[in-house]
Amino acid sequence: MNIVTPRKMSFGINGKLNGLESKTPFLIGVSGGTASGKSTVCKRIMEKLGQVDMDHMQRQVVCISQDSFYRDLSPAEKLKAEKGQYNFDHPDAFDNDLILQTLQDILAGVKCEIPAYDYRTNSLMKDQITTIYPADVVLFEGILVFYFPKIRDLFHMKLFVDTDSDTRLARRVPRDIKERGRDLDYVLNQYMNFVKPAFEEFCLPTKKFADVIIPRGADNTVAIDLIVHHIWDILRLKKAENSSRQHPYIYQHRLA
Ligand code: UZR
Ligand code: MG
Repeated sequence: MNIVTPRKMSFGINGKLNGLESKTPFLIGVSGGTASGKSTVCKRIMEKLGQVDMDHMQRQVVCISQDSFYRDLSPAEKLKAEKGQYNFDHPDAFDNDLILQTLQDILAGVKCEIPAYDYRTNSLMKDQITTIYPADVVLFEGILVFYFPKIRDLFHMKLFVDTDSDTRLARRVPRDIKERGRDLDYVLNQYMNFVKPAFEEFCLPTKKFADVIIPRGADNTVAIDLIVHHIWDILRLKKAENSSRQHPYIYQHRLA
């Protein structure tokens, strides 16, 4: 596992966190090829962070998927998608302005509402909304979350889930058939025509921007534990910083 201290959470000379304001959530980007285990890694991180006792009103750990930002398809594009001829793995398939705006809102502590995505109909489910409150930790996962520099630069921590291509294909085929209502020909054609070339052209080159590369994905419990501990250290510091602002006397007294 490669670990580099992320730029935006460096520590100042007084031990305070630079670049993290009190109500700013800790924003984590999670990327990797299709079926690499991004969602599972996020789930594990959320579970492990959720174990600690904290006031529910104060604490939120949420995960957002880049898939919630797929552009609405025109009727012609919908037709292409039905035939497996639409490239969902290209950076332009997403509403990148909306991604940028939403992440900026999240970082500004503004409440956001994000729809879920339905792979069977290739469209957003406007009735299944996740509300993102000013949170402690927000995870944003997707195949191309590190592609555009403006978006990439917003993350406090960048993770890349690095699972080998055979394993990913072996997972993707049954998942698309069972969960996404496709047949084998469709899945393999789409994989060969779009998914694999786009992974090599757009996703894989963004691995170099990651702070932490997680080999084998969610199976790598050691890497996930290390990441969770690191996040905990940062949150603890953030909390101490906040309480020193609210109760400067008590904090100084305790330190003395
Ligand atoms: P993950 N995708 C679909 O198959 N249909 C859609 O309507 C929208 C997305 C696929 C997309 C990409 N590509 O490879 C994958 N195709 O979802 C990303 N083809 O999701 O990272 O969970 O594999
Ligand atoms: Mg996924």
